[in-house]
Amino acid sequence: MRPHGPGDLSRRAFAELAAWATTTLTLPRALQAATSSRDRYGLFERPRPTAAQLQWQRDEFAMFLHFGMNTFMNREWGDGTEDPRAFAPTRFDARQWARTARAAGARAMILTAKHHDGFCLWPTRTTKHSVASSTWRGGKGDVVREFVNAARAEGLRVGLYCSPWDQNCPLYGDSPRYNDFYVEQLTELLTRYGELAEVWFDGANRPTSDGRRQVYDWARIWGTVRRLQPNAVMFSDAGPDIRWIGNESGSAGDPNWSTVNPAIVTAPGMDSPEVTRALQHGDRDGTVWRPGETDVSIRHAWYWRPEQDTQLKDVNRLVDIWFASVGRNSKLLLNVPPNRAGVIAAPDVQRLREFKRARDRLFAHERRRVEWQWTSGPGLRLEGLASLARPLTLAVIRLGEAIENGQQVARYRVEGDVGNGQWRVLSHGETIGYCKLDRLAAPVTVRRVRVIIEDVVEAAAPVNVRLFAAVT
Ligand code: FUL
Repeated sequence: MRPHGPGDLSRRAFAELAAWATTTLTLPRALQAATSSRDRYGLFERPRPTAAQLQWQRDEFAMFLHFGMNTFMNREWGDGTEDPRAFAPTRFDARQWARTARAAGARAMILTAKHHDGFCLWPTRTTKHSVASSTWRGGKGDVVREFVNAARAEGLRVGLYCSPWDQNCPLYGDSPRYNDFYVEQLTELLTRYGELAEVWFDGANRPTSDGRRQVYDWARIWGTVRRLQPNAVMFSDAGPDIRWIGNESGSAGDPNWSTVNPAIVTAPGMDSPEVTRALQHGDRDGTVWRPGETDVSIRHAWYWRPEQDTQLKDVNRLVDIWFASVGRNSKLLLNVPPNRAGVIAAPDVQRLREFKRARDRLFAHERRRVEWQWTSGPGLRLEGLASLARPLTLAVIRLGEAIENGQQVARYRVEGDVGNGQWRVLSHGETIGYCKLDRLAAPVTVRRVRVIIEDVVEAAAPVNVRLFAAVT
């Protein structure tokens, strides 16, 4: 455990500020080093999450909603030439989205307020290319407003995606002027709709047809969000608060550190094997807390298309995704795109129901009131032992670190006493973080369980262990 003493708070506040700033500004070297130097107790100062990052992670599961002009054009990427009148949902019902998300166990929802085609789902002052030019609700509608109201009515936190790449805006590629335009759009979203939990920046970015390249002013963009929504986390490849996990197939890296080296991915849209590795795995020695979010679609693509109503991921695939995201110290952002009517289609609602039921079954039989005795062995090794009152046919082990103190575990194994004092390795891994889910290939009946922490970054501390019996 880290010591606390006078000066701790201010040092921490400084570390957070510096951690955020290193992504946007070039700090003097001496300041950068301060986030990872030894503190005055001689221990390393490990990065730790902010309150907003902690809340984000504890949500575990959020729903992503890709909805907009593409829904009506049957496209993934519009080019900005679409007629706003094409946006014409017939039974728009954001409350149905929110009810569906809540029933599926999601705790937050994120909507594409603007995608690469530049069509705005709110009546913006910045462009005519918005819902205000459509016939929906007589041009008086506001999808973002209905979305946030519905989410809040269902107790869900909200996030917005506003694509930096905008193929409709004539200023795009004229860097300073487009940055002004984009910041103005963001400002509308950040000031009109109450508290946001997450602001989502994707990394897609192409030059204009006549070859102009937009240079984004990320320091200004992120600074605007921090100023207007200080409790929101910002997502992008480069954070600054939450990083992309590096693929769209629903799989976090293993190991997965919530700490990163901010010098590797410095802006959204970078692409190299080193960048992908950094996004997937984070960095054991990273100086900045930037956990990974796993975004994946329930369908083949991000937007609804009629021909995909029969091609949803099956429930086993979704459960695998759960283990590979939430179960690997990440958070799942599952995309469920509303259809042209403006509701989540029946096959998606049904699949979400099956997914929730499958998770409920997997985690229905927890062995409670298990007492763990922790002892430390040679070096950094720490061992937790639990003797069970009755044998347990174990199927899933959930491990968790107290991440408010940072992430420490770098290698562990779990063993079970399968009878006659015979210990068998049940699972092993490197990182644990907020949540590590180990699903056994086949259930094993055990009388005792032990967790051996074989390597830690800095200081070993007991982890939380939860044992789930097989479904019979
Ligand atoms: C990407 C976009 O290009 C895709 O269309 C989708 O929105 C995905 C989540 O982010 O950058």
